[in-house]
Amino acid sequence: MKLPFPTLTADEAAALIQNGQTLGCSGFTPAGAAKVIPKALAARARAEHEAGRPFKVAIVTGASTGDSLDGELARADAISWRTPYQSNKSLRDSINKGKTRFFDMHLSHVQQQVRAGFLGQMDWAIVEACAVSADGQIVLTTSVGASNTFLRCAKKVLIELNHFHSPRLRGFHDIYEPQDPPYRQPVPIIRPSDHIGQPTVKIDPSKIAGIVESNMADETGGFEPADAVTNKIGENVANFLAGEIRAGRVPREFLPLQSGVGNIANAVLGALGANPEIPAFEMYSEVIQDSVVDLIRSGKIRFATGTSLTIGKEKLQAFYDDLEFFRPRVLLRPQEITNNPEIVRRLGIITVNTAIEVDIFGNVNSTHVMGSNLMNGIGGSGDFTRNAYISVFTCPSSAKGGKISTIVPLVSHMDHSEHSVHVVVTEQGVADLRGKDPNERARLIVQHCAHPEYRDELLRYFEMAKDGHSPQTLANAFLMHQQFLQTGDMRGVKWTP
Ligand code: 0RQ
Repeated sequence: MKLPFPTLTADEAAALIQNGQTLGCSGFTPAGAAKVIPKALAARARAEHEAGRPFKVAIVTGASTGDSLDGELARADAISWRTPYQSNKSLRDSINKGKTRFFDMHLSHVQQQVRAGFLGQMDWAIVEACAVSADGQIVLTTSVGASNTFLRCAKKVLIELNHFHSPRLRGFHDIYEPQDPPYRQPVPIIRPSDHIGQPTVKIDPSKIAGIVESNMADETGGFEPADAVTNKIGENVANFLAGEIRAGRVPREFLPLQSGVGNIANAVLGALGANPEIPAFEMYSEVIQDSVVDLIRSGKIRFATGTSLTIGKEKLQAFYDDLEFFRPRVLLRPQEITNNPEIVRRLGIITVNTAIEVDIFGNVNSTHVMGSNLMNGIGGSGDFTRNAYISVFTCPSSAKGGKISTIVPLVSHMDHSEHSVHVVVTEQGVADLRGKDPNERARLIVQHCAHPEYRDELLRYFEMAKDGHSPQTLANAFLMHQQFLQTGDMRGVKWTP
């Protein structure tokens, strides 16, 4: 059936967007991200710059996106302001050089802050869909993210109708948008598999300025093969959680799990899958990645709900081939629901996220290298960690070939405070911080998690600082970082007496 909306080329759609406007683009990871319009917009920005005219836009998304959006636009120097998360090298460089202003925010806050106008007026929603109806019902693709709010709040809408995605995805999305305070009701999710919303996003069709047809896979990157370190971290997490079941601190039927993205998260899920003491479980998470799909097929994961299905091209094709098997087992929700503190606390979620560095008291830096340079952003790690039943942070004990200790006297940037961090796991072991005072925490973290090459130095740091509830020597607190910045190696630091 012919739709009553203009069919545009990507260039025609990009030509509608003006310098200085704010765009709400679909995408939570590269899954479901707008692709062809942002790429055309980058070409337009280059042409404008060559003609001596300014051209930059502000961009809000669900989380990170693919290279056609963040990469192309950053390389075209076309992003003035960006929130809430990114993981693209070109954009990271632009942010760290001060060319793009980046607002690093908790992902569960995005939709409410857009609705409330905290992030300014949204001029355009640019959203990928697998089906659109004449009355303005939109079936999203592999992510929901914040798209339902962008579609509703933006003045005008552009749709990328991507034929790579199966329109049979209808029914995989549970679109629920809460009322804003003071009218908000409890979000009625009691079990991870509860459906509470609608399969489509319904908008006023007169806002749709055009549809751009495309056929393009999500630009999802691959994984590094698991190595000895990531495998050991995975095993340590699985053994710790199996011990919690044995001790009766986690129920026998287990609790829903949230896990971050990346190689460590993949290894953790693999180890949980292989551990016979961990029963088949459910995921209440943000990202459903490759390992989750494998564990659903093997029966170890009974149900997974998230805001994105971030899997490689072949795996997604196989998922579409087996869509009816996955239909009762996978559900995508808006990020304000997957990452919702109320639900995380109610369901008793066990959260597993990755740190850049952890200090000896349990404070975690997830976002900045050596205090200054942004890596990706806080993402959903804070939404889950702060409200977890048990919050776990994982990382290798050292980085850059051993020249950096990820266990440091004091984190050089803080995202998750010691009050929210329950357990730290490296390939060296597990530090269970629950109920421990700073003195005990420091000894546990150094002895169980630090790399052996750094243990004596870290213990000496702590033992030199004897006074107070949480002993620090401020003159030495960043000496390891300072030494790295000067010499490229944290090893062999000499503390100032
Ligand atoms: O550098 O890329 O040059 O090799 O950081 O580190 O060990 O490969 O781990 O890819 O899982 O990323 C925290 C960044 C970890 C990520 C972080 C260097 C290291 C390597 C990557 P190279 P690894 P990962 C759900 C939850 C915040 C958001 C979040 C992240 C690179 O997990 O962004 O949790 N988390 N979201 O060498 C200097 C250190 C370092 C270091 C590691 N101490 N100093 N460099 N590296 N530690 C997802 C969403 O919300 C969407």
